[in-house]
Amino acid sequence: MEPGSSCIKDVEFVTSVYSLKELPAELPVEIAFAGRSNVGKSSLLNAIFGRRKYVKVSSRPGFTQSLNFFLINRQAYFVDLPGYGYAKAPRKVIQKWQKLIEGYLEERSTLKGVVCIFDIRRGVDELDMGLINYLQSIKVTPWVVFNKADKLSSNKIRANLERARLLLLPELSLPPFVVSAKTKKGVSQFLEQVICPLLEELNS
Ligand SMILES: Nc1nc2c(ncn2[C@@H]2O[C@H](COP(=O)(O)OP(=O)(O)O)[C@@H](O)[C@H]2O)c(=O)[nH]1
Ligand SMILES: [Mg+2]
Repeated sequence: MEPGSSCIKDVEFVTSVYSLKELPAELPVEIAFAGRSNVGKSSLLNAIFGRRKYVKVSSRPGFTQSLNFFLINRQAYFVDLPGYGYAKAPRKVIQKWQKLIEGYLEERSTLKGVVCIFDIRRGVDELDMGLINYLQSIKVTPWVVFNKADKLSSNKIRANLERARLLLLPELSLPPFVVSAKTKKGVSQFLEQVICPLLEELNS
């Protein structure tokens, strides 16, 4: 996918937020991105933005605790949420994240949904299901995107997707997407089906 070929024409980093009182004023559309650390959330955001290095891709997971706000087409926000599931993060740090993220998700009235990014090789585990169930309990739409499809054969992808579907299907409004942030495969389908309709609504 070429830069600018999608409905995302303009991207501007706005701010990193470390506490709820720093949240920027709401815009009519906001979409958040969540995932376990190292799942490729930053890489996928870069693929969506059509840029190589807009969001920092880490070779080693760090304990970033901020919500990062990107202004899209000068009229919507994409929010990069802190990665979850660090085995080594101190309990204090985890509690602080949880307060920040839950406070944000529960208060943000213009939030259209959360893109939940999982690794197709691992499928979904209890922690991931906890995220989906939590979002549904607070009436926020989860969209599931399995990343790193380039790492598996199509047979293996089908098998893992089938297994994940059994867990997820009763819960989801849209079937899961399978993408590779590396090869960009599947990214434009996800944009066309989830992201672009929300952005285009703003101009109609
Ligand atoms: N093979 C492959 N590697 C990926 C893909 N997406 C991300 N990665 C790699 O996975 C690592 C973590 O990526 P990053 O975007 O920083 O993950 P984040 O911690 O979720 O933001 C990096 O080494 C990326 O290059 C993908 O689709 N395929
Ligand atoms: Mg990242």
